Amino acid sequence: PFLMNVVHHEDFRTGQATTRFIDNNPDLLKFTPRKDRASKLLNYLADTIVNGNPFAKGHKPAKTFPAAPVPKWDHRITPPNGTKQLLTQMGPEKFCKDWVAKQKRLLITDTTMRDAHQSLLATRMRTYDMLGIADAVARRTPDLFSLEMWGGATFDVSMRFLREDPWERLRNIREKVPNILLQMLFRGSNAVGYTNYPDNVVKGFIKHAAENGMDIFRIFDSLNYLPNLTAAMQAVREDTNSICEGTLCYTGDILDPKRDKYDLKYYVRLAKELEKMGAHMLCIKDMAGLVRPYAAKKLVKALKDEVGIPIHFHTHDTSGLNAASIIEAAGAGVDIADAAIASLSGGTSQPNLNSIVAALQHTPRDTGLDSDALQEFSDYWAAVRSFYKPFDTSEPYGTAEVYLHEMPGGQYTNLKEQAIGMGLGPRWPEIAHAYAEVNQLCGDIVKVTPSSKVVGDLAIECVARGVKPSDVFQLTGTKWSKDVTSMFEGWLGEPFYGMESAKAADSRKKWNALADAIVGKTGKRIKGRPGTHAAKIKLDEVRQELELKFKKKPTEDDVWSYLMYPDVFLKFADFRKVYGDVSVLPTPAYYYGLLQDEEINVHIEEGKTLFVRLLNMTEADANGQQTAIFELNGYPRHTTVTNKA
Ligand code: 3PY
Ligand code: ZN
Repeated sequence: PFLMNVVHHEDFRTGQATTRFIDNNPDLLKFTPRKDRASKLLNYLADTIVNGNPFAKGHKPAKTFPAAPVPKWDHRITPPNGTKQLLTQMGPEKFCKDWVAKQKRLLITDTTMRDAHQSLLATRMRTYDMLGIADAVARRTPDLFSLEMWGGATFDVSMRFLREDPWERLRNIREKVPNILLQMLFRGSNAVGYTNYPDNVVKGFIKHAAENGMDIFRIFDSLNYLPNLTAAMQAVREDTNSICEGTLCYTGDILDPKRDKYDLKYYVRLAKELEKMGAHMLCIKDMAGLVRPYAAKKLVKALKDEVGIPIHFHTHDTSGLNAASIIEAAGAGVDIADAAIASLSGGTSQPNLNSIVAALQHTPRDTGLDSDALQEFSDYWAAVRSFYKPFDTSEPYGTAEVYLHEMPGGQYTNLKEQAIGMGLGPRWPEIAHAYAEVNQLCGDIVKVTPSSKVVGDLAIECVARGVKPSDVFQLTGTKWSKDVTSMFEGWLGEPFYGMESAKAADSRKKWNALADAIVGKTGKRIKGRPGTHAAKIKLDEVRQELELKFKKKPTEDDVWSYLMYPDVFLKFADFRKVYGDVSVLPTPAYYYGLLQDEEINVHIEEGKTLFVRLLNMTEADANGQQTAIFELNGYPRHTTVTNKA
């Protein structure tokens, strides 16, 4: 590389090199085997063409994909001011009280960039596809209340499967959308992970996310155990200028007199507690889509009467009729509703944003959003969706089965994938029943990440072992998965039962009996808020640890990614060293490589584009080596990789 650097140097080529040439150009001596970005990306492409992307499930499209049609937007105008500017001017308290609560129209959160693809495409959507539409969103729908585009499962998946940095996603979208509030889903003391984190980690993560552009933190606990929300809520209120959205998770059916454990009183009590704890807004989080239309009306009306903060309604369309729940909620005065752009809506995702906007036109709750723009957005997302075919596995129709299993939309496709991966695909109906049974054995709990994962894991383990969930009591001494055991050890806290009542006592008894069976009567158990048992993590020691591993100072992004997912992050960092930043590749190229003669443009930085075409592939030689012949910006480039088959 040294010689190549020298002979290609401008001074050398033009005959200006003197004896001081190397002294004047010390960089040329840094000939560590650092590959340039183009070579790294070509290596990635060649490897993907030959060996496939390990996460694309062997899917090989026969034809190239047409590019997604980018909605029109005016390059000459900067995005008009929106909710972001209002929040900055007014501060969270005043903004919620004096602006949000006073809007006549129904405000809309677009969930396309987070929950919609988490629920329909196993969270696999890449930043590339979000950035492709971001300029248009900022200019053509500046009246959106917020974009949900981070948190939940996206943090883990982006490093693990997409090999991209979640922090860069946040900053890049922020840069293109400076006017609409950005929103994330935050799992209370489980942050963006599946386990309990110490308070200082929860707080530090929130601060770093706010500093990088996050405006709304939707904070929930998977058992509605309120003490698990305190650290995160405090951090948002004290350390940021962002909005603290206190969240109640909805389960059961308030209209069913027999399901009276989760009745209206239960939710009103939760909502009042959240308001007292300092929530700027309240979220009704209907993660499974169980709020039926008339339940929405009753619930929203009661909550509007009982709490003073704005109410944000989140639901899923698994049953096929939750747009009606949104319309009823709007009629009852809900302030904000979540929906997804048409082509990524419906089923386990959110209800159809475009249709809700149309349904409310010429009514008092008219959203004011531009239907033509929304249609172009939908055309864009429809094309994007086709890139993700291997992950697009949910039924294309609504199902009332959700009222049986009560599985969150974001879990459904993932659990189904897990079942298929274990060879249990055809036994899905059994798994759905087992899921419902496990829930009853737990004493009927709220099921949302991570508690839903535990219920799902236990259900699948029972089906895989050929036992009924109720047989768990006979299987003492069995080793259950770590997540299952840790929930029953108390590491997620305990279910919130509302008031002390015979029902609550019965549920608690069931929960404890199952815990005894899983952990063993003598097993270690913790009581109360898990955060008080988790030792504070010394952040400076983590920084040093990472510096030793990396041989250079880690960034703050690195530190928080590592704290959330140490192994996943280190693997991702290793991948980046070899292949560079693959988030710049178009999605079909990332998942499937290139077909013969396919050409892509790769913008690696402002003003720097690579034009890459696959000219040919050689057959594997005796050592399994295969060479891809590319054309890179007009010049041929050979990249040899090992065929691992
Ligand atoms: C998540 O925690 O990822 C969820 O989407 C819960 O609904
Ligand atoms: Zn959701």
